[in-house]
Parts: sequence; C-alpha cells; structure tokens
Amino acid sequence: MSPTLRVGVVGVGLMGADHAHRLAARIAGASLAAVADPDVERAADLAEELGGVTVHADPLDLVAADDVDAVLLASPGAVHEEQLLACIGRGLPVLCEKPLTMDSASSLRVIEAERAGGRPLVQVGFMRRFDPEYAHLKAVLDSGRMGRTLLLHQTHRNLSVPNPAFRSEMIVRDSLVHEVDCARWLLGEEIVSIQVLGPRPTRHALAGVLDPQVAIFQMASGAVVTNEVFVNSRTGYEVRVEAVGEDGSAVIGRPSSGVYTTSSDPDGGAGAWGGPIDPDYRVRFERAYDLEVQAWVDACRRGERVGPTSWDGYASTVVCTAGMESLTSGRAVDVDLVAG
Ligand code: ISE
Repeated sequence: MSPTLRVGVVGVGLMGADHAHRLAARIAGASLAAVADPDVERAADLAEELGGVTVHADPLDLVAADDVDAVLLASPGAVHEEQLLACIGRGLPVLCEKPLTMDSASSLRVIEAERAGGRPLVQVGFMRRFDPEYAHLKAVLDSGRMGRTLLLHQTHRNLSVPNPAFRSEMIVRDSLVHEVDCARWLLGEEIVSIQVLGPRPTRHALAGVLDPQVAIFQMASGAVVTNEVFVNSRTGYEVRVEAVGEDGSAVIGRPSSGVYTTSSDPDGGAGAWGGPIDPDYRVRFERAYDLEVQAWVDACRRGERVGPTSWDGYASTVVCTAGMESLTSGRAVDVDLVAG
C-alpha cells in the first residue's frame, strides 16, 4: 500500500461538504488535502473548520496541485467532463458523483481518454452498490436461489425539492439515474428501452413539473423494472426495492428499527405505530457513502479501481437521455449503446 492518499474535493455543496467531513474524520488511509469551489468563501469556511486544507477557487488548479493524489468530484454534472479529462490527463484516480456527464458524446470522450491513458481511473458515485442491503440483495439474486428474476419494483421518494431548477428532466437525470444503475447492476444486464409516465402531479410540485413519475425499463433478458420517483412526497427519503423471481421474492429498504407504538388519542382511543423516516440521502445512505469512499481510497492505494466504471456512467446517461425523450412523447424509447 502507498502512503496516505491526499484527496482533493471539488465542489463543496451538500454532497461535497459531506464527503469532505467523511475524508477528514472517518476514512482510513486518506487525508483531505484540498477543496475547490467557485464559491471560495464557502470553500474557505469548510477548510477552516476542518483545518490544514488548501483552498482553490478554480477546480483545475486543485487537479494540478502537487499535494493532491486523487480527486473526488462533487461539482455539478455540467462541468464534469472538463474536470474528469484534467484528472485523467494527470493520471489521477477520480471518484465522480453522478451523473458522469450530461450526454452520451461527452461520456464517450471520458471513456476514450481513460482508455488512451492505459489505466482505469474513474469510479462513478453510484453509492447504493455499497449499501449493505443492496449488496445482500445482489448476492441473493446472483445465487439463483430465487430462480430467474422476472421483475424489480423500485421506489424512490424524497421529502421535498425546493430548488426551482429541479424540473421534470432533472427528476430523470438526477434521481431516476440511481434506479437505472441499480437495475443494470442488480440484474447484470442492459436496459433496452425506457418509458416514463407522468401521472397526475402532486400539488406540491412546482408548476409544470411532472412529479411523481413512473418509469418502466425493459431489460435485455425480457425482465421488467417498474420505478416510482416522487421528489416532493412530503413523506421522507424512502428508497425500496422488491425483486420478484420465479421461486421467491425479496424486499430491501423497509424501515427495520425504531418502530414504536403510541396512543395518539388522549381519551384512550386506538393508538398508532411507526418510526422515524430518514430525511435525506446523506442519512439513509451514510454507511453506503462511507463504504464507497473507503473502497475507493483502498483501491487507489493499491493502484487499482473498483465499483461502477465510466462505462456504467455512460450507460446510465444514455438511458436517462432516452428517458427524457419519453417524458416528452409518452412513448417507450429504445436505448442505443455503442459496442462496449
Ligand atoms: C440527489 O442528487 C441524489 O443523488 C439522491 O440520492 C436523490 O434521491 C435525489 O433525488 C437527488 O437529487
């Protein structure tokens, strides 16, 4: 193993700041060396809080810095291509939050650059693959003990999304993209077509935004995946999967702890039962993020690469692009991937 990996974090919004704290406090074999954000004040505040961290206004300066061995990109998807190409150009391993890039042509350019460099360097931040429950489900499906998998039913709810930029397309690109990756990974095959339906929108959605959405994936084997994505559910962060096989079914993501019973009626009427619901992904997938970043750091120190690849990032971008087309037409759209 090489010495401590000095990591630079690009983008210190919600997710980047969360990763910066993780790297500074919980990840073995790594240190947080630098942060970069166009909002320098925000980056400087974080650096001061964590101590001993260099601040860059320009992410490309961070990528070029001598004291950075690896980069975690938590910047907006629209700037990923340039930043990824800079990391690959310097031979730096990079953990890139989803989406890899915004369209298939730019994702392909990243794949090409990585291949030309002769060494796989990109891990895409599909953290659910590291979640213990997801990993368990994957092992059950792969074991064949439920026979062939016929159906997946995936549910993905956020409490609310106040950001006015979060329009219908973004629900596909930013939220549904996780279901795209999970379907491909859990079933070990590609999605061949996608249809996205917009039922009656909730009154909590911004005007003109289709929320919830229901997406149907046809898999190469003929298996079907149904997905509900509802980002203004007013319920909480609920992410569940039910897999239906020929010889059994399995569910993950049901609340399994903190269940309580209580009498809600002071006059002694019937009570209620329940428990807390996670407020957001940082809480629900905290363990998955820890395991993901630790696996990345360990692999970097061994000179290897693990987890979702740039191909997985490309494939999910292509499926989401087809999904956005279906959102407009209402029809199923074929997914055309280049030959791997
Ligand atoms: C966010 O970017 C995520 O990745 C979350 O997992 C997802 O639930 C949310 O809808 C996205 O905005």
